[in-house]
Amino acid sequence: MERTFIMIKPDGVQRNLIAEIIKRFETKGFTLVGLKMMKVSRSLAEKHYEVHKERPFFAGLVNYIISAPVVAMVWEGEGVIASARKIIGATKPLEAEPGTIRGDYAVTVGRNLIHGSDAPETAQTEIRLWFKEEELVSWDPTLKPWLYE
Ligand code: D4T
Repeated sequence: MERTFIMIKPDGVQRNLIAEIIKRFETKGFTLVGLKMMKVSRSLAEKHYEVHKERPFFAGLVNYIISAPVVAMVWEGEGVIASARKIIGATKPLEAEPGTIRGDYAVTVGRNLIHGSDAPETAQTEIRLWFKEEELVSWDPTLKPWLYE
């Protein structure tokens, strides 16, 4: 089973969208295997967004991520990495389809509510960066036969 790293960013927390966002992954049929609320250190934010460190928006992005708590999660399921990206919607919320999280609740790229890993390699790296092995819970949902053939 695939796993992906999902983070509700500070605006999602401040705007009381935690439950709404979690609900979308839960009702889709994915399994929550890691969950924690945390204030992000500058060094963790910089590491997470390392690929963007030369971009003009990097400093603002890091300051935004450390400005209030986030909710860090790991979700599991078949095809969860690509599917979560679809549930989240396009990076620029005005380009995100209605029905996606960003399409329904966000307006600007600098306050786009949520992060989701974009590929298997980044998912693995990000899960390792944000969670200790013992913080992840492997469990067997009783609904599984009703979700998978
Ligand atoms: P994240 O990584 O937050 O899930 O966003 P995406 O995967 O959808 O998009 P990304 O990596 O291209 O951008 C990372 C992060 O930077 C912010 N950003 C991006 C920004 O503030 N201004 C910009 O012009 C871009 C491209 C938003 C998401």
